[in-house]
Amino acid sequence: MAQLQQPAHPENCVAQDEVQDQLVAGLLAPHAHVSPKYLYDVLGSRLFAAICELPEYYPTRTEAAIFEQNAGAIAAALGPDATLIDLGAGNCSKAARLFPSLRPKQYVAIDISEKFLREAVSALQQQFPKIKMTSLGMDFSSELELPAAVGAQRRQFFYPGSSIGNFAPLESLKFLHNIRKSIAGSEGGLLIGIDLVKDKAVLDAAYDDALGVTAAFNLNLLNHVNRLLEADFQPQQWRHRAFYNEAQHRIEMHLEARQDLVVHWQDGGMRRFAQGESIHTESSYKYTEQGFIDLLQQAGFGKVQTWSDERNWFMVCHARI
Ligand code: AVJ
Repeated sequence: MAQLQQPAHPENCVAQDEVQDQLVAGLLAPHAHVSPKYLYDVLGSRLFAAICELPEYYPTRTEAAIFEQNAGAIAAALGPDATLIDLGAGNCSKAARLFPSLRPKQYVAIDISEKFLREAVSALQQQFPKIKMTSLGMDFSSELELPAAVGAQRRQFFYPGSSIGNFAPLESLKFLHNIRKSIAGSEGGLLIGIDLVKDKAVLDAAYDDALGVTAAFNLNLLNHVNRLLEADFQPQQWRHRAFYNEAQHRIEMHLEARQDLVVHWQDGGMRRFAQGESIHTESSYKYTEQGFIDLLQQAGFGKVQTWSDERNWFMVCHARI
C-alpha cells in the first residue's frame, strides 16, 4: 500500500506523547472517536480543498458569494485601520479577498501549520506592501494569548468557513468568550461564517458526495493515524458514514467496520471492532440564525449584523461588544 512519505509528526507544537495518548484514549472509548483535526495531513488538506469544489458542498461558494456581494457593507461594519486576525488562515485566500475593500492596517495570520502559512503570507505581502503582516503558528482552539506584536487597537477576528461547527455548543461558547476577552475595549469585533440548519437531504449530500471525495477524506484519517501511532488500520475494511442528526443539529461523520476486525498499534495496543461498529471522526454543528445570535450574546457580544444568501443556507455575522 502506498503511503505518503512525511514525518510521523509534522511541525506543530503539541508534544508527540500527548497526541498519541489522546488518540489511544479515543480509540479505546466505548464508542471510539478520533478528533477531526487528524483529517488534515498533507493528503487530507488536498482532499478538503477538492471537497470545496464539489457541486454538493455548498458552504465554501455560498460564503464567498456573500462576502463578494456585501463587500462594502462588511468593510463598513469592520471600520478603517483594522488589525485583521485570521484564525485558521491556511493559504490566506479568504482574507486576501477582503483586502481591497477592507484595507486593514495589519494582518495577523494564525494556523497550526506554520510552514504553509509563512509562504502564503510572504507572497501576500508582495501583493499588499502597505499592510503590516505577521504569521503565527499556534493552536488557537484552547487559548488565545496573542503576542505584543499584534496591535491591540481595532482587533477584528476572522473565522470563516463555518469552522466553528466542529466545536460542541459548550466549547463554542467558551471559544467565543475567549475571542471577546481578546477584543477587550479595542472597538474590534468578530467576522464569522456560520452554516445554517436546512433540509436534511441537502446536508446529507454535502457530506456524502456522489464522487466519494468526502469518503476518501474521512478514510484517509486512518492512514494518518497509522503514521502517528504505528497502527495497522486497513482503509478497505472501513466504510464512510455521514448523516445529519436532526435532534442534535449536527452532521456526524463515522468510519464503520465492514467486518469483524482487529487493529494494533505501538507498544502492544489493540482493539477489536465488530462488523457495524464505528469510530466517530467529526461533528459539524449547524445553527439557526437566532440560535447563533443568542450564543454570541451569551458570550458577551452586543451588536450583531448578519448577511445571508437568497436560500438562507449560510450566514456571515459581524459581532462587536
Ligand atoms: C472545515 C469543519 C467547516 O464541517 O463542513 C467538510 C469539514 N468535513 N466535509 C465542515 C468537512 C466534511 C468542514 N469544516
